Amino acid sequence: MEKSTSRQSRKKVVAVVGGGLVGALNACFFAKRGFDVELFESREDIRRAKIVKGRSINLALSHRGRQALKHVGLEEKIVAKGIPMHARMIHSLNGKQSPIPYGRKGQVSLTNFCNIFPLTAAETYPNTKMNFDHKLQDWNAETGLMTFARLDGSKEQVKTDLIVGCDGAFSAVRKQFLRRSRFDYSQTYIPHGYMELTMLPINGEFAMKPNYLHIWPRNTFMMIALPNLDKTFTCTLFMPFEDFEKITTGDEVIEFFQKYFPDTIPLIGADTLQRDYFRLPAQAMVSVKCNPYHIGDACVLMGDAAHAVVPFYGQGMNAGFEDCIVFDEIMDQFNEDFSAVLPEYTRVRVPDDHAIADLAMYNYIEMRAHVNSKWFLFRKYVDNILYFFMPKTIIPLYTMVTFTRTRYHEAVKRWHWQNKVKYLEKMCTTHECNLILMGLFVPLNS
Ligand code: EGU
Repeated sequence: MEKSTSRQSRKKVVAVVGGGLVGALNACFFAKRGFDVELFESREDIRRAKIVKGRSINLALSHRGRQALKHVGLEEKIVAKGIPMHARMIHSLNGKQSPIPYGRKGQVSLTNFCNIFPLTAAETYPNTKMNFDHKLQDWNAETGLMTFARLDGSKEQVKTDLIVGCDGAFSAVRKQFLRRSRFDYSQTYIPHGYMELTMLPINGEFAMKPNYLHIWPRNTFMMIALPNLDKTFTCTLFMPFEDFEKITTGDEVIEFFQKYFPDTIPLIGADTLQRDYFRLPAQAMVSVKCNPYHIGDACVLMGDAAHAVVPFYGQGMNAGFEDCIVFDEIMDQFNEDFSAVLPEYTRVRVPDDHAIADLAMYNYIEMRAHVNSKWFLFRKYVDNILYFFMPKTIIPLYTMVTFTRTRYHEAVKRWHWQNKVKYLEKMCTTHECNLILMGLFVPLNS
């Protein structure tokens, strides 16, 4: 079956492959421009699924993501389903909690069920058609013909003017790129896995303060917790796979938590902890980089399909959403001429996506190497002090990344420059001076 390809002077048809967060948002962007949009998702409609398989990985929505949502009128709706996070809360081994403000507002914590909003929004455009239970089996980069497999065993062939691959880290669209010459591709699995544990409300209230990103930095282990609207917290434990595998009994789980995260045992509950720990095996994390993001004027990759990142900068979804804005801006610049837009998109976006992939990996390496709670607190205090006294000169990297739309690669460049300035200052400033600054800042903040 071929769909809507032979009409004369027709509207162009865009196939969005993948109905996740970036796919659904992209469908909105293309529909808003007046294209006929066909969205293909391999799973059934998650909104009608009785059992939602998979996990509830937590997401932090920040400035870049919000700007993209705003573009299609979704920002307020989604932000209302999130919990604002104004600061981190660092949990020390002895149970002490220390807040470190982000300095700016605007970041919210979301659970991934929130992708029903972009999906529902995409559906409200009359020029969008949703095709669930359509698994991309193969496509031909020469002809653009896609073959989808259905659960009932049938096949469907579709041809469109543009294919937008938003089908995640294990993208089926990307497979055709890999067969071509001069396509760079790398993927790296990190030695850590993650596991999600739920912290239920206590007496109907959040078990910990809600408006924080709770962090338990323990060098090679780390746990973070983000609040959900239903007053639960989703805790994510990051740990090398080999350490996950060492823990095989309920008693060992408690022993481990007693040693590294003792304050969380009464909050999660020993029984829940033992049950949740063995419910699902630890999950892998992969980082993917590639270049180019397009094939001719026929196909383009966005989101995790183009650049899966490890979660240690809280930017995966935000970078994917920003892809949609960047593409949209280039569509304006080049009058929706795909043969010009696609190469320009690759040219502009690859350096930025590679920069955020590197930053996330850098932060992973730095945190597992020597980040305990003291070190984390110290580093962020120093960042905040410098920003407080020289807000125009020394902007913390996470501020540029999380609270602005400074291009990722420019944020990195500026960070390298700032580090040089800081080094010079270190030589000019006495140790005593720094201690006084620290003394000033700590009371100011608490
Ligand atoms: C969500 C889920 C604290 C990991 C990086 C900060 C998030 C994360 C940080 C997840 C950290 C780490 C930053 C934000 C955020 C910090 C950030 C949200 C990490 C550098 C499932 N990270 N998240 N940096 O600064 O910029 O607070 O794994 F622990 S939000 Cl790892 Cl800002």
